[in-house]
Amino acid sequence: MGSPSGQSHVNRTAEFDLSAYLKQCGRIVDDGLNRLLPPAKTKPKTLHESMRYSIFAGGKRLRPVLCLAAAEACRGDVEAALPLACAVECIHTYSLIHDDLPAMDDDDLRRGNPTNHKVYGEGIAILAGDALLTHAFELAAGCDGWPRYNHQAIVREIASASGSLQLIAGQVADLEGEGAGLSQAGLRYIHERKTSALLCCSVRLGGMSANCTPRELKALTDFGYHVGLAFQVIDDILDVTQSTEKLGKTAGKDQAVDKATYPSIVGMKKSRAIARRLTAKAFEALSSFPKKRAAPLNALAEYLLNRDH
Ligand code: GRG
Repeated sequence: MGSPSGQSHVNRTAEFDLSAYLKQCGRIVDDGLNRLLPPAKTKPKTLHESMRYSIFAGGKRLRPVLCLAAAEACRGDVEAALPLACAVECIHTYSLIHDDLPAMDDDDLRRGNPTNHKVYGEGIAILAGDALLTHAFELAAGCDGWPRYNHQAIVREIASASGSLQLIAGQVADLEGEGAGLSQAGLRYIHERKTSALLCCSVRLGGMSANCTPRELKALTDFGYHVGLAFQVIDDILDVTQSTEKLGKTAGKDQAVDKATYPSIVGMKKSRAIARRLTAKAFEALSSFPKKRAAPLNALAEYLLNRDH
Protein backbone atom coordinates (compact mmCIF):
# COMPACT_ATOMS: atom_id res chain seq x y z
CA MET A 1 0.00 0.00 0.00
CA GLY A 2 2.87 2.39 0.67
CA SER A 3 3.03 5.57 2.64
CA PRO A 4 -0.06 7.51 3.76
CA SER A 5 0.61 10.43 1.50
CA GLY A 6 3.01 9.19 -1.13
CA GLN A 7 3.24 8.30 -4.79
CA SER A 8 1.12 5.17 -4.37
CA HIS A 9 -2.01 7.30 -3.90
CA VAL A 10 -1.28 9.18 -7.08
CA ASN A 11 -0.75 5.98 -9.07
CA ARG A 12 -3.90 4.48 -7.70
CA THR A 13 -6.15 7.21 -9.04
CA ALA A 14 -4.12 9.15 -11.61
CA GLU A 15 -5.78 7.79 -14.77
CA PHE A 16 -9.24 8.21 -13.38
CA ASP A 17 -11.16 11.37 -14.34
CA LEU A 18 -12.89 12.12 -11.04
CA SER A 19 -14.18 15.48 -12.12
CA ALA A 20 -16.11 13.92 -15.04
CA TYR A 21 -17.28 11.10 -12.76
CA LEU A 22 -18.57 13.54 -10.12
CA LYS A 23 -20.40 15.53 -12.78
CA GLN A 24 -21.98 12.44 -14.31
CA CYS A 25 -23.01 10.89 -10.98
CA GLY A 26 -24.21 14.26 -9.68
CA ARG A 27 -26.55 14.54 -12.67
CA ILE A 28 -27.84 11.01 -12.16
CA VAL A 29 -28.46 11.65 -8.45
CA ASP A 30 -30.16 15.01 -9.11
CA ASP A 31 -32.44 13.42 -11.72
CA GLY A 32 -33.18 10.55 -9.35
CA LEU A 33 -34.05 12.88 -6.47
CA ASN A 34 -36.20 15.01 -8.73
CA ARG A 35 -38.11 11.93 -9.86
CA LEU A 36 -38.33 10.24 -6.45
CA LEU A 37 -39.42 13.22 -4.32
CA PRO A 38 -42.99 14.53 -4.46
CA PRO A 39 -43.25 17.50 -6.88
CA ALA A 40 -43.02 20.95 -5.28
CA LYS A 41 -46.66 21.68 -6.09
CA THR A 42 -47.92 18.63 -4.19
CA LYS A 43 -50.12 19.54 -1.23
CA PRO A 44 -48.95 20.62 1.37
CA LYS A 45 -47.04 22.82 -1.04
CA THR A 46 -44.89 24.67 1.52
CA LEU A 47 -43.59 21.40 2.92
CA HIS A 48 -42.65 19.91 -0.44
CA GLU A 49 -41.08 23.17 -1.58
CA SER A 50 -39.08 23.30 1.62
CA MET A 51 -37.86 19.68 1.25
CA ARG A 52 -36.78 20.42 -2.30
CA TYR A 53 -35.20 23.74 -1.31
CA SER A 54 -32.63 21.99 0.88
CA ILE A 55 -32.22 18.91 -1.31
CA PHE A 56 -31.38 21.05 -4.34
CA ALA A 57 -29.40 23.73 -2.48
CA GLY A 58 -26.06 22.63 -3.95
CA GLY A 59 -24.67 19.88 -1.72
CA LYS A 60 -21.64 17.93 -2.88
CA ARG A 61 -23.64 14.65 -3.16
CA LEU A 62 -20.75 12.71 -1.64
CA ARG A 63 -22.82 10.04 0.05
CA PRO A 64 -24.91 9.14 -3.01
CA VAL A 65 -21.85 9.22 -5.26
CA LEU A 66 -20.02 6.92 -2.82
CA CYS A 67 -23.04 4.61 -2.94
CA LEU A 68 -22.97 4.46 -6.76
CA ALA A 69 -19.19 4.00 -6.80
CA ALA A 70 -19.43 1.11 -4.32
CA ALA A 71 -22.07 -0.55 -6.49
CA GLU A 72 -19.72 -0.21 -9.45
CA ALA A 73 -16.83 -1.65 -7.45
CA CYS A 74 -18.93 -4.78 -6.92
CA ARG A 75 -20.10 -5.09 -10.55
CA GLY A 76 -23.50 -3.59 -9.78
CA ASP A 77 -25.46 -1.07 -11.78
CA VAL A 78 -26.53 2.47 -11.20
CA GLU A 79 -30.24 1.79 -11.61
CA ALA A 80 -30.32 -0.68 -8.73
CA ALA A 81 -28.29 1.54 -6.41
CA LEU A 82 -29.97 4.87 -7.25
CA PRO A 83 -33.01 4.73 -4.89
CA LEU A 84 -30.64 3.87 -2.02
CA ALA A 85 -28.23 6.64 -3.04
CA CYS A 86 -31.18 9.06 -2.97
CA ALA A 87 -32.31 7.69 0.40
CA VAL A 88 -28.95 8.49 2.04
CA GLU A 89 -28.98 12.00 0.56
CA CYS A 90 -32.47 12.52 2.04
CA ILE A 91 -31.22 11.43 5.46
CA HIS A 92 -28.11 13.58 5.17
CA THR A 93 -30.18 16.63 4.18
CA TYR A 94 -32.63 16.06 7.03
CA SER A 95 -29.71 15.97 9.48
CA LEU A 96 -28.36 19.26 8.11
CA ILE A 97 -31.77 21.00 8.30
CA HIS A 98 -32.23 19.91 11.92
CA ASP A 99 -28.60 20.62 12.83
CA ASP A 100 -29.02 24.23 11.63
CA LEU A 101 -32.10 24.89 13.80
CA PRO A 102 -31.88 27.45 16.62
CA ALA A 103 -32.22 24.60 19.17
CA MET A 104 -29.10 22.96 17.74
CA ASP A 105 -26.28 24.81 15.94
CA ASP A 106 -28.42 27.85 15.13
CA ASP A 107 -26.98 28.57 11.70
CA ASP A 108 -28.12 31.00 9.00
CA LEU A 109 -26.16 29.62 6.07
CA ARG A 110 -25.94 26.17 4.52
CA ARG A 111 -24.77 25.07 1.08
CA GLY A 112 -24.23 28.74 0.33
CA ASN A 113 -27.89 29.60 0.90
CA PRO A 114 -30.03 30.73 3.84
CA THR A 115 -30.85 27.73 6.03
CA ASN A 116 -34.23 26.05 5.69
CA HIS A 117 -35.72 27.60 8.84
CA LYS A 118 -34.59 31.07 7.75
CA VAL A 119 -36.66 30.70 4.57
CA TYR A 120 -39.62 28.60 5.71
CA GLY A 121 -39.69 29.11 9.51
CA GLU A 122 -38.78 26.64 12.24
CA GLY A 123 -41.99 24.65 12.15
CA ILE A 124 -41.80 23.84 8.44
CA ALA A 125 -38.03 23.20 8.67
CA ILE A 126 -38.56 20.61 11.41
CA LEU A 127 -41.31 18.97 9.37
CA ALA A 128 -39.27 19.06 6.14
CA GLY A 129 -36.47 17.22 7.99
CA ASP A 130 -38.95 14.70 9.38
CA ALA A 131 -40.46 14.18 5.94
CA LEU A 132 -37.05 13.65 4.28
CA LEU A 133 -36.11 11.08 6.91
CA THR A 134 -39.40 9.27 6.40
CA HIS A 135 -39.06 9.47 2.63
CA ALA A 136 -35.70 7.70 2.85
CA PHE A 137 -37.45 4.71 4.40
CA GLU A 138 -40.14 4.78 1.74
CA LEU A 139 -37.40 4.60 -0.91
CA ALA A 140 -35.69 1.72 0.93
CA ALA A 141 -39.02 -0.05 1.36
CA GLY A 142 -39.52 0.15 -2.40
CA CYS A 143 -36.43 -2.01 -3.04
CA ASP A 144 -37.15 -5.67 -3.62
CA GLY A 145 -33.80 -6.64 -2.14
CA TRP A 146 -31.12 -8.96 -3.54
CA PRO A 147 -30.34 -12.65 -2.96
CA ARG A 148 -27.83 -11.93 -0.15
CA TYR A 149 -29.55 -8.80 1.20
CA ASN A 150 -33.28 -8.86 1.43
CA HIS A 151 -35.56 -5.93 1.70
CA GLN A 152 -35.47 -6.13 5.53
CA ALA A 153 -31.64 -5.98 5.62
CA ILE A 154 -31.66 -2.82 3.52
CA VAL A 155 -34.21 -1.06 5.73
CA ARG A 156 -32.33 -2.15 8.88
CA GLU A 157 -29.04 -0.85 7.44
CA ILE A 158 -30.48 2.65 7.03
CA ALA A 159 -32.30 2.59 10.38
CA SER A 160 -29.21 1.54 12.27
CA ALA A 161 -26.92 4.17 10.68
CA SER A 162 -29.41 6.99 11.32
CA GLY A 163 -30.76 5.88 14.69
CA SER A 164 -30.09 6.47 18.37
CA LEU A 165 -26.85 4.46 18.45
CA GLN A 166 -25.22 6.14 15.45
CA LEU A 167 -26.13 9.44 13.73
CA ILE A 168 -28.34 10.72 16.54
CA ALA A 169 -25.97 9.43 19.26
CA GLY A 170 -23.21 11.43 17.56
CA GLN A 171 -25.33 14.56 17.53
CA VAL A 172 -26.22 14.13 21.23
CA ALA A 173 -22.56 13.65 22.18
CA ASP A 174 -21.67 16.64 20.01
CA LEU A 175 -24.24 18.87 21.76
CA GLU A 176 -23.26 17.64 25.22
CA GLY A 177 -19.55 17.89 24.41
CA GLU A 178 -19.55 21.65 23.77
CA GLY A 179 -17.27 23.29 26.33
CA ALA A 180 -16.71 19.92 28.05
CA GLY A 181 -13.03 19.53 27.15
CA LEU A 182 -13.37 16.22 25.32
CA SER A 183 -10.49 13.76 24.99
CA GLN A 184 -9.34 12.49 21.58
CA ALA A 185 -11.23 9.23 22.29
CA GLY A 186 -14.38 11.19 23.09
CA LEU A 187 -13.99 13.08 19.84
CA ARG A 188 -13.47 9.85 17.90
CA TYR A 189 -16.74 8.52 19.40
CA ILE A 190 -18.57 11.57 18.00
CA HIS A 191 -16.95 11.38 14.57
CA GLU A 192 -17.69 7.67 14.22
CA ARG A 193 -21.38 8.32 14.77
CA LYS A 194 -22.07 11.83 13.52
CA THR A 195 -20.16 11.45 10.26
CA SER A 196 -18.69 8.03 9.57
CA ALA A 197 -21.86 5.99 10.19
CA LEU A 198 -23.83 7.50 7.27
CA LEU A 199 -20.84 7.56 4.92
CA CYS A 200 -20.14 3.93 5.72
CA CYS A 201 -23.81 3.06 5.29
CA SER A 202 -23.80 4.75 1.84
CA VAL A 203 -20.90 2.61 0.68
CA ARG A 204 -22.38 -0.58 2.17
CA LEU A 205 -25.76 0.05 0.53
CA GLY A 206 -24.03 0.42 -2.84
CA GLY A 207 -22.34 -2.93 -2.32
CA MET A 208 -25.56 -4.56 -1.13
CA SER A 209 -27.41 -3.29 -4.22
CA ALA A 210 -24.80 -5.21 -6.26
CA ASN A 211 -25.40 -8.35 -4.18
CA CYS A 212 -21.75 -8.15 -3.05
CA THR A 213 -20.04 -11.04 -1.29
CA PRO A 214 -19.54 -10.92 2.52
CA ARG A 215 -15.82 -10.31 1.90
CA GLU A 216 -16.56 -7.37 -0.37
CA LEU A 217 -19.02 -5.97 2.18
CA LYS A 218 -16.38 -6.20 4.91
CA ALA A 219 -13.87 -4.37 2.69
CA LEU A 220 -16.43 -1.66 1.85
CA THR A 221 -17.25 -1.28 5.54
CA ASP A 222 -13.57 -0.73 6.42
CA PHE A 223 -13.25 1.70 3.54
CA GLY A 224 -16.38 3.68 4.51
CA TYR A 225 -15.45 3.79 8.18
CA HIS A 226 -11.99 5.24 7.51
CA VAL A 227 -13.10 7.63 4.77
CA GLY A 228 -15.85 8.86 7.09
CA LEU A 229 -13.39 9.59 9.88
CA ALA A 230 -10.91 11.27 7.53
CA PHE A 231 -13.77 13.36 6.11
CA GLN A 232 -14.63 14.75 9.54
CA VAL A 233 -11.00 15.49 10.49
CA ILE A 234 -10.70 17.47 7.24
CA ASP A 235 -14.03 19.16 7.99
CA ASP A 236 -12.62 20.27 11.36
CA ILE A 237 -9.51 21.64 9.62
CA LEU A 238 -11.52 23.49 6.97
CA ASP A 239 -13.66 25.12 9.64
CA VAL A 240 -10.47 26.88 10.79
CA THR A 241 -8.68 27.46 7.49
CA GLN A 242 -11.43 28.38 5.02
CA SER A 243 -13.83 31.28 4.66
CA THR A 244 -17.60 31.21 5.08
CA GLU A 245 -17.89 32.03 1.40
CA LYS A 246 -15.78 29.06 0.37
CA LEU A 247 -17.50 26.61 2.72
CA GLY A 248 -21.06 27.78 2.05
CA LYS A 249 -21.63 27.57 5.82
CA THR A 250 -20.45 29.67 8.74
CA ALA A 251 -16.67 29.20 9.18
CA GLY A 252 -14.98 29.29 12.60
CA LYS A 253 -18.11 27.98 14.29
CA ASP A 254 -16.37 25.18 16.22
CA GLN A 255 -14.07 27.54 18.08
CA ALA A 256 -16.88 30.03 18.69
CA VAL A 257 -18.93 27.43 20.59
CA ASP A 258 -15.90 25.77 22.19
CA LYS A 259 -16.42 22.52 20.30
CA ALA A 260 -13.65 19.94 20.54
CA THR A 261 -12.07 19.26 17.15
CA TYR A 262 -8.92 17.53 15.95
CA PRO A 263 -7.06 20.83 15.42
CA SER A 264 -8.08 22.02 18.91
CA ILE A 265 -6.94 18.78 20.59
CA VAL A 266 -3.86 17.68 18.62
CA GLY A 267 -3.01 20.73 16.51
CA MET A 268 -3.18 21.34 12.77
CA LYS A 269 -0.09 19.39 11.68
CA LYS A 270 -1.02 16.23 13.54
CA SER A 271 -4.63 16.54 12.35
CA ARG A 272 -3.50 16.51 8.73
CA ALA A 273 -1.28 13.49 9.43
CA ILE A 274 -4.21 11.67 11.04
CA ALA A 275 -6.43 12.40 8.02
CA ARG A 276 -3.72 11.04 5.69
CA ARG A 277 -3.31 7.92 7.82
CA LEU A 278 -7.07 7.28 7.84
CA THR A 279 -7.21 7.71 4.07
CA ALA A 280 -4.33 5.28 3.65
CA LYS A 281 -6.33 2.74 5.66
CA ALA A 282 -9.29 3.33 3.35
CA PHE A 283 -7.09 2.60 0.30
CA GLU A 284 -5.78 -0.50 2.02
CA ALA A 285 -9.30 -1.77 2.64
CA LEU A 286 -9.88 -1.96 -1.11
CA SER A 287 -6.61 -3.66 -1.96
CA SER A 288 -8.37 -6.92 -2.87
CA PHE A 289 -10.59 -5.23 -5.48
CA PRO A 290 -9.43 -5.07 -9.12
CA LYS A 291 -7.74 -1.70 -9.55
CA LYS A 292 -10.09 -0.48 -12.27
CA ARG A 293 -13.25 -1.26 -10.36
CA ALA A 294 -11.96 0.38 -7.17
CA ALA A 295 -10.70 3.49 -9.00
CA PRO A 296 -13.81 5.68 -8.40
CA LEU A 297 -13.85 4.90 -4.66
CA ASN A 298 -10.12 5.46 -4.30
CA ALA A 299 -10.29 8.70 -6.27
CA LEU A 300 -13.15 9.88 -4.05
CA ALA A 301 -11.15 9.09 -0.89
CA GLU A 302 -8.21 11.07 -2.24
CA TYR A 303 -10.44 13.97 -3.27
CA LEU A 304 -12.03 14.10 0.19
CA LEU A 305 -8.58 14.25 1.79
CA ASN A 306 -7.47 17.14 -0.42
CA ARG A 307 -10.72 19.06 -0.69
CA ASP A 308 -10.91 22.78 0.18
CA HIS A 309 -14.64 23.02 0.97
C1 GRG B 1 -29.75 13.93 13.60
C2 GRG B 1 -30.06 16.45 13.71
C3 GRG B 1 -29.19 15.28 13.49
C4 GRG B 1 -27.90 15.49 13.22
C5 GRG B 1 -26.93 14.43 13.02
C6 GRG B 1 -24.99 14.91 10.54
C7 GRG B 1 -25.23 15.68 11.78
C8 GRG B 1 -25.53 14.94 13.01
C9 GRG B 1 -25.17 17.03 11.82
C10 GRG B 1 -24.97 17.85 10.64
C11 GRG B 1 -23.80 18.78 10.74
C12 GRG B 1 -22.46 18.13 10.70
C13 GRG B 1 -21.30 18.94 11.12
C14 GRG B 1 -22.32 16.88 10.31
C15 GRG B 1 -21.07 16.15 10.23
C16 GRG B 1 -20.92 15.63 8.87
C17 GRG B 1 -20.69 16.74 7.91
C18 GRG B 1 -19.39 17.42 7.92
C19 GRG B 1 -21.67 17.08 7.09
C20 GRG B 1 -21.53 18.00 5.96
O1 GRG B 1 -21.44 17.16 4.86
P1 GRG B 1 -21.05 17.66 3.41
O2 GRG B 1 -19.83 18.50 3.48
O3 GRG B 1 -22.30 18.58 3.08
O4 GRG B 1 -21.03 16.46 2.53
P2 GRG B 1 -22.97 18.91 1.67
O5 GRG B 1 -23.74 20.18 1.93
O6 GRG B 1 -21.91 19.08 0.63
O7 GRG B 1 -23.90 17.77 1.35
